[in-house]
Amino acid sequence: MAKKSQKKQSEYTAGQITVLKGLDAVRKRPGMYIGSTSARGLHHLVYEVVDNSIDEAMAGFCTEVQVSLMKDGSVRVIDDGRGIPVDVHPEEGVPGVELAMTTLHAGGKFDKDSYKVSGGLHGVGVSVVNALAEWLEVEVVRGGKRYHQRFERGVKKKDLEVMGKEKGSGTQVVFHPDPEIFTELIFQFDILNDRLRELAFLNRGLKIVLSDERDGLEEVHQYEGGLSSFVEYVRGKRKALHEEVIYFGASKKEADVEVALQYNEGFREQTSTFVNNINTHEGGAHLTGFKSALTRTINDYARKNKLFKKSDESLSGDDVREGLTCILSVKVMEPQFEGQTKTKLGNSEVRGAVEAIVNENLAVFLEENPKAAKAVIEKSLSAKWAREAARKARDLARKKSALEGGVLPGKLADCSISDPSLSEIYLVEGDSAGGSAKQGRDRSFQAILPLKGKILNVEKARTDKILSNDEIGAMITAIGCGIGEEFDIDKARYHKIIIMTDADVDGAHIRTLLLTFFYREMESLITQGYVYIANPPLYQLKKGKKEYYAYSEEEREEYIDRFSNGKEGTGVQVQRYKGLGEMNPSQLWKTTMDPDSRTIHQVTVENSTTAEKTFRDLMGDEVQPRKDFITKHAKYVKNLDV
Ligand code: 0RA
Repeated sequence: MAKKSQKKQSEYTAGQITVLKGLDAVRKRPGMYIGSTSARGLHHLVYEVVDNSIDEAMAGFCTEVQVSLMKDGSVRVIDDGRGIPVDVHPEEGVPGVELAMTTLHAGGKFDKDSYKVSGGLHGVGVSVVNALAEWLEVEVVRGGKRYHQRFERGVKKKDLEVMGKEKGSGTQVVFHPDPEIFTELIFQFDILNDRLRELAFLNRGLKIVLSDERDGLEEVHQYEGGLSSFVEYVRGKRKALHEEVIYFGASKKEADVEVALQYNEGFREQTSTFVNNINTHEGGAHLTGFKSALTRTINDYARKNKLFKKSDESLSGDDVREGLTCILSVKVMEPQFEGQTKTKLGNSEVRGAVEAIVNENLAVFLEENPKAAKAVIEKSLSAKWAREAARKARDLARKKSALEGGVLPGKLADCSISDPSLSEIYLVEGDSAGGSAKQGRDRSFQAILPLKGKILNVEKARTDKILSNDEIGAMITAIGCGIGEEFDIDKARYHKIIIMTDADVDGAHIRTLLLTFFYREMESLITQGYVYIANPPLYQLKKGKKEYYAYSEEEREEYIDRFSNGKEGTGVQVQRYKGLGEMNPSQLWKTTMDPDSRTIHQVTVENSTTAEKTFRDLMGDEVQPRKDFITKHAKYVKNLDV
């Protein structure tokens, strides 16, 4: 007996050493596990914990997940699943919950027969969160009792303890991100809310609540319509070509497949694909299967029902996807994630499964809904004609620029160096601000392109019209990498493209138009991090001969407080800048363009599904959502994470 317990003791210690080594590796190289230690990595911690609750929901045991952002900077995630097992693991000699918290990739030790997020961006396991938390407390309700355990930087403070009796079951994890690890510690409601909404759409009926205890904000997501609701949400206020969202779901041995789609009167396609709830931005086998089934089924139907004028007519994939909103969600046992950002599904067997399911179900829908079918085919045919017109417009544009010998636009004041990685271009609202910028700039590496008036709204126009717009043409030529199918990022003439507009509603509108254009036509400029937003000051304050600049209302108040020292009458002159044109060239340089003193905000896409919707709302036909966005974001340039 004594011997046995001694043996157990030494095994336990050896186990603890491995645990420490594992979690230590996470603390040494956190980027390897969560991508970064900035805001993105920080939010990733929450997704990691929530993913475990979602896994429990996918297995059919959890109906509600509550996420709370606490006042002390911690996050709490509660679910009503089965609770993490608390019994002592026969081989490891510690309770399951402790194992889950301290062992890398412990997930598979419990449950092999359910879908798990593995590989990809998530799925590194809750132990990674534990390792990167200043402290973490887990509570489990299971088998009539509530249990509790606390860890600090991955190290347990005590053994698992019974707190008392309790009915029901579930898991609660509360953690505080470690300031020694993260450069950003403040959780952003909107970022988490976008992802949680997405998860609720993807898991029909599951209730997900996000509450912000810092300011009392709360959002509840629960969608009985699942993917169909998701499609309606993304479509927004666009007019649908057919009332009902087309939905089908089926299972094959290779994958469970769910698809929802709907056509609208717009010209853009918005398809998002998911594998085990992870957005597969780079597509892969499932998307390939879907696309080929869609093209084939629509062509077959049109031919069979004599909707083509000529017998040899056919629609391309691009034609049949114009105005399409689609969500494709598959669940795969052992997903292989590939590609640059590990968001491309590699499992080739999934292609055939999706293709077969879409072929069969879509054909049935078209047969049963001839009116919708006809609308979709007419729309695709008009897309085809427009594409032909665009090709001609592009050829014409190419010939024209060949005639001109590839000359840069006359309005462009180019920089003198030719190394793109060192060059910047400022896209400036208005000719007068453009003039100041030209005088104020450092001409060696800064180019200026003034843009006159409102730029064409690319959300509402087809490519042929976009290409014939002068302001857009000048921008495309200046940047140098073409657009659409001919886009080539390696030809970019500048690696910093800085949008500089007035700090008013018009400026915000022009900025959004430009961002929409880049997002639609030159997306990798954004994903490569080439696009920035300038941050001009809102106020100039003068005290005697000294000048100060305030970039926000708070900053202006701070300056005034500082100057007044509690006395009345500060002798401070405050000037509000209504536009860039009110600054002279040297002021513009100092406040907004000098790399040593300016701030510029890099544009990133946090959640591409939401970004897509944001642009639709902003730039589509509806005026109200556009107003909402501009007033919300114009003041907080930092939040322009479109
Ligand atoms: C493995 C097995 C079982 C539950 C869980 C994991 C589980 C983990 C987490 C993490 C957060 N919430 C969770 N809920 C459940 C249960 C096995 C069984 O009861 O048979």
